[in-house]
Amino acid sequence: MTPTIAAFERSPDRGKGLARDMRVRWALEEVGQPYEVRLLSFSEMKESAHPMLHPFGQIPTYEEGDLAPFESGAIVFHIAERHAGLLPEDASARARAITWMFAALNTAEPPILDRAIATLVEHDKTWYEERLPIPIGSRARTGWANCPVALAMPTGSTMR
Ligand SMILES: N[C@@H](CCC(=O)N[C@@H](CS)C(=O)NCC(=O)O)C(=O)O
Repeated sequence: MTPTIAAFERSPDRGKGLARDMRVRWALEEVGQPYEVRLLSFSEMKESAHPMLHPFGQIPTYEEGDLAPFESGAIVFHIAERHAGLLPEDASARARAITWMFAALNTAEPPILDRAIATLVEHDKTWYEERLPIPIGSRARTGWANCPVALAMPTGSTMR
């Protein structure tokens, strides 16, 4: 069955994948799964049938028969479990890949998004400069310094 994903018709690229539907499209493209796209207006996301698919009235969504996961991470995980090629077969390597998936969504994205929104929306506030470095900037400079090393490490090794 061909899955259908939902995207926002007024995103900066007019629904072609620059919003969080990019993650889902990327996963589907990687595994060679064709898909259809339903473009939604902002009011359709909030007021029509869409909130039945996504409780927060957001995109992306994914529909495949009776199945309708929402949240880009959950959708990508679903695609990765259904198709070969995105997650390793080996149990330890698979657990490590899943760990990084959670890290991307739960640790990496929030401060990046927070900084982007602050820059876009709060740049004219008197407290803008003061807010940026603490905690977002300092966290980005120190806490993430080991990320490239950790990503490159083989499964089972530990950082010193
Ligand atoms: N954690 C969600 C975030 C979804 C999200 O924020 N989607 C944005 C577009 S990228 C959206 O629908 N924004 C409209 C709104 O929140 O009203 C995910 O990863 O799927």
